[in-house]
Amino acid sequence: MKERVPPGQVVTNKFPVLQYGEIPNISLENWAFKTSGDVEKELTVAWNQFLELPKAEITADMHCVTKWSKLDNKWEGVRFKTIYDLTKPKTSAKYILAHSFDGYSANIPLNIALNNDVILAYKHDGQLLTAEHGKPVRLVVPERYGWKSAKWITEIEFLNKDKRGYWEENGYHNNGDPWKNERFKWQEECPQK
Ligand SMILES: Nc1nc2c(c(=O)[nH]1)N[C@H]1C(S)=C(S)[C@@H](COP(=O)(O)O)O[C@H]1N2
Ligand SMILES: [Mo]
Repeated sequence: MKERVPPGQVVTNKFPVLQYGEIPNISLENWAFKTSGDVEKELTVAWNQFLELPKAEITADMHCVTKWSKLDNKWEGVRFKTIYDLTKPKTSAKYILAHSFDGYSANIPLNIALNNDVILAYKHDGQLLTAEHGKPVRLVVPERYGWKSAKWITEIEFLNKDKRGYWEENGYHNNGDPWKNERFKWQEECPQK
């Protein structure tokens, strides 16, 4: 049977807050979500329009590479697949790079992003996101370490070549699958460790 948490992780009941910089204060009037890169149709979606997109709800665990895991988070928002269908990526698009308001970024292959559980969430456990957890919208990628779940998301760029995000550039693993213990960049060279 599959273990409940990936190797090396410890369950916490708190909801830790983790980011590399300051928590941004984003005004909903000025916020917009965009798509760019290899797409047929670049989208710009204002906050009130974002709330009108088809809603999705998932329950997922979050595994931070610093070893805490928070189980059974209920996220509500818009499936990445919905954005994908609206923006119509070109066949050349194979990767996405999520960009955040704080300058942060995180990359994942398009086929992972298309999993049913990948969503752009605006609610956590029934409440609109608080500033520290990504208000107004964050990405949630349950099958990867938490750093891929970019908070304060503003843009998704579609790319034909993979481009490393902030942590993937600064020492963490490009793939970041917690079940494979893919924590650090150096493991990409010697995956057995
Ligand atoms: N924009 C942005 N998103 C981010 C981060 C960040 O530094 N900036 N940190 C990531 C990390 S390392 C983790 S584990 C999760 C933590 O989410 P939480 O603070 O809501 O618990 O957010 C991720 N999203
Ligand atoms: Mo993390």
